[in-house]
Amino acid sequence: MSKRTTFNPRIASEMAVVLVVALLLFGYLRGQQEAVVTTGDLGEKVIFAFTDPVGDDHGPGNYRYPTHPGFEPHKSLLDLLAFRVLTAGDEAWYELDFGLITNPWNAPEGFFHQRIDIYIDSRAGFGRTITPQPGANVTFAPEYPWDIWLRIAPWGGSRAYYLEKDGEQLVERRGITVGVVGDRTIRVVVPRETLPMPTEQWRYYVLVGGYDSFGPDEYRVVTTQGGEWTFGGGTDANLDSNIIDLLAPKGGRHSQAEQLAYDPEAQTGAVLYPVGNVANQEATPWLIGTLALLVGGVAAVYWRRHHKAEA
Ligand SMILES: [Ca+2]
Ligand SMILES: [Ca+2]
Repeated sequence: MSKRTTFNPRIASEMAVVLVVALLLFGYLRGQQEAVVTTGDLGEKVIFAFTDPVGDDHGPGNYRYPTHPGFEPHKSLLDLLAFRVLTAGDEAWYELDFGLITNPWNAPEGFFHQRIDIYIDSRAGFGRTITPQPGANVTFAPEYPWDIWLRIAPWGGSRAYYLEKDGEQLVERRGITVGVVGDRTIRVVVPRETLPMPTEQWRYYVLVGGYDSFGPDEYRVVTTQGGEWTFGGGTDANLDSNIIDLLAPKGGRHSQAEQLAYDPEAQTGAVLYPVGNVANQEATPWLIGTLALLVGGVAAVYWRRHHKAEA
């Protein structure tokens, strides 16, 4: 038999099947991560969506709500269930679903309890790894510094900030509005003139704490004992974050419990990791592994067949 490689229809068709399966898998996993769909009457397009576990409104694991009746039912109020980023015409919408939204003191935005920070890494490798003001009591992963800050609070406390090119000036950008849509969703509306429109490359840190007009950066603090107006289950040493729910994967090394962990002996506090276009999140390593196995398998089959044919 000739040493030249001859066209074998059987091997070719097998390779074609394997390639199609690999491409379908790739497409499926990309779709899972980015969830780009079109919904609604205004041509809204979901740029990013991520769900958060139910019932993890307890910080690193043990935080308890304040005991004052204004916080009834002492659960769900700060339980983030989902986060979505949409474009709708010339606006970007940042939506957060909660277990329950109440407004016991009638704040004009329609919610009272939530103090939310959305830190965005929109420009890779550029930005800051600390908060602008003490309050949340966290730091950010050095590989994903943030450069946009959406500060959400009731009573007119919501603001948008953009870190200028020099990396020094954090400039307030006017024009955002915040309100409740449906029963359980807070929507932040950011016009195109205010901030750049979101892309699929962006990464998000979404922090949920309790609102307190007297707290640091209006965060309600967490203490060891807790009380009528403070959360309990933390530490008085101020190493614990004031985050009650964090947008994070359910398990793994970047779970909420892992990220919000603090160590009084080592004097280390919470270091946060974003969601979004992040290489180390679930799908990607699995995808690369699967593709490598498939390509390796095809090569092995081809080599064996080819050498058998030569023998
Ligand atoms: Ca949650
Ligand atoms: Ca969470």
